[in-house]
Amino acid sequence: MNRKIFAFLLLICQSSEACLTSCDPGFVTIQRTPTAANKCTRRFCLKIANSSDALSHSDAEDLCSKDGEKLAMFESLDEQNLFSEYLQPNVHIRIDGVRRTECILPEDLKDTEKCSPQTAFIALNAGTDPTFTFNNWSDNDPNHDYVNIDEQCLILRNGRGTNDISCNATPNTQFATYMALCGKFPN
Ligand SMILES: [Ca+2]
Repeated sequence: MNRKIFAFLLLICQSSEACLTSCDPGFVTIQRTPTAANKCTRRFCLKIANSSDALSHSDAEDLCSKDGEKLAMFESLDEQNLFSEYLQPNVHIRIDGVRRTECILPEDLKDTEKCSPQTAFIALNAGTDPTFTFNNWSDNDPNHDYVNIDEQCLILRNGRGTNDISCNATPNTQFATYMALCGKFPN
C-alpha cells in the first residue's frame, strides 16, 4: 500500500469510533489490523449466541440484534480459535454473509469471475474483512445445492470451514444450527 494512503488510513482510524473503548461483558474483544477492507477496525466485539430452536438466517439476525449486534464472521483463524469451546464436530454456527442476487441462478454460476467462491457472497457487517471466510470453505463448498438452488446463506460448518446453506431453519437435519456469531463495535 502506498505510504501516504496508509498514513491517511491510520489518521482516520485513530479518530474513528471503531478504535475506542472495549466490549460489553460477555463479548470477546478482538484486536484487528485496520485496513480499508474492514473499515479501519482496530477493535471488534464477538460472541456466540445460543438458541433452543434451530435458527434460520433471519432468526440468527434477530437473536444478535437483541443486544445491538449483527451477524458477524471471523476475520482470521486466530480469531476463530478464540472460540474453540464452540468449534466442535456437528456444531454449526450461523455467520454473516449472503449470496449476491446475481449469483443465484445456474447460468450466473458459469461466470466464474463474478460468482467465484471469493466473489459470490457479500458481508453485511462492516467491521470485518471477509477474505478469510470466503477462502476458508469446507470440503466441496460452496456447492449451492444445485438441485434446489437454495443455499444463499452461510454457516461455519463443524466449527471449521464455511458452508453455503439454506437461509431457512433446517431442524432435524445434519445442518440444524442452534448458534449464531454476533458482533458489534465497542461502545
Ligand atoms: Ca453447501
